[in-house]
Amino acid sequence: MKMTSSPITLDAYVRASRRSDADSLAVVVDHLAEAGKTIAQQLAQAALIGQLGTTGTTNVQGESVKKLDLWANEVVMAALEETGLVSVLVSEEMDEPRRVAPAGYAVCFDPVDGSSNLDVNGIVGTIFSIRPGPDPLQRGTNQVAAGYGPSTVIVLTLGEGVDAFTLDDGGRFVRSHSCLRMPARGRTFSVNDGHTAKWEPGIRRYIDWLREIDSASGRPYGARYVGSLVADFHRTLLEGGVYLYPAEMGRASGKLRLQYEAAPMAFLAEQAGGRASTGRERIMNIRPTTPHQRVPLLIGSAEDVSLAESYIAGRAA
Ligand code: AHM
Ligand code: MG
Repeated sequence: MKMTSSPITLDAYVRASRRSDADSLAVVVDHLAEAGKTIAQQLAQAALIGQLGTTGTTNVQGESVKKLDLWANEVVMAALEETGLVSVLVSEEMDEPRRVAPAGYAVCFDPVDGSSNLDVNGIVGTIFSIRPGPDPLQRGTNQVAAGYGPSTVIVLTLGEGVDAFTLDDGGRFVRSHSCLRMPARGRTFSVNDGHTAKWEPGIRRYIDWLREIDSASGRPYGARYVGSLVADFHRTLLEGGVYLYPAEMGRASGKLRLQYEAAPMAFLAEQAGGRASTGRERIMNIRPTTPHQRVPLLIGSAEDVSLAESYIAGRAA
C-alpha cells in the first residue's frame, strides 16, 4: 500500500480518469459521496434522534428493515436522481428496479450494508456499483465504477486500480491511499463461524485447514468477523486474507446479493490483485437474472481464494 503524497480530491480523480465519460461519472460519484456524508452524520446522532431500531416491516428478501435502511435509501436515491445521469436504480431496499430516465447509468446500491450492526454502533457502509444503463441486469464485468464507504472513507475503482479517499476537515474526500494492492496471501479468515454445520464439506475442510498449526504456511490464520461486509472486506483489502459467505444448507445461494454486494466488491478485489468467486465460478462473469439474486461469495487474496476453491472442488485434502 502506498500512502499518497499529492493530495487529489475524489472529484478531480474521477475527472482525470481515462474514461470518455469521466465528467459524467464524476458527477454521479460526487453525489454518492455527498449522500455518504449525510448518512454518516445521521449515523453519528442516530441514538439521539430516534433513528435506531426497526420499522416493523420486512423487505422483499424477508429481512427486517431498520429505520436507517429506509432513510438512507431515500437519501441515496434522491442524490442519484438529482444527477440526471441515471436511468435505473436497483437497491436492496426496493422490491423492483426504479426507472428514472430512458438513458443514463444503471446504479445498484446497498444504502446501509451491515445493518445488523446499526443498533450496536458497529461499522456499516454504502456499497455502489455503476454500469452503463438502462439494463439493470448486467454482468459485473460491465461495471464502470464500484465502491463503498465505511464511515468517512470512500474506496473506489474505475477499472484503473483501487484508491481510497478520506473525508478531511473541510468536507472534501481527499485521496489517502493510492493503487491499493491486496497481498497475494493473508493471515486471517472472515466467516460466520456459527454456521459451520450448514456448510458443504469442502468449506468445512478448508476452514479446518486454516485452523491447523503449521508455521511454515502461516497457520493457524486469525479469525476476524464483524458481520458487515464493508468492514470485513475493507480489512481484507488492506491486509489480505479471505472473506467467505458460502452456500449453506437450506440456502444454496448463500446470503449476499450479486448486484450490489458481491459484484462491486469483486470488481474492487480484482482491481487490487485479489479474486472473487462463488467457489465454482468468477463472480464478475455471472449474468444476473433477477435484481436481488444471491450468490455464495469467497473474496480476498488470490492464493487464499484459489485454495478455498480447490477444497470445494475436492482437489485439496
Ligand atoms: P445486509 O445488507 O442486510 O446488512 O446483509 C448483508 C450483511 C453483510 O454485510 C455481512 O457480511 C453479512 O450480511 C452478515 O451476515 P450474518 O449475520 O448472517 O453473518
Ligand atoms: Mg448488504
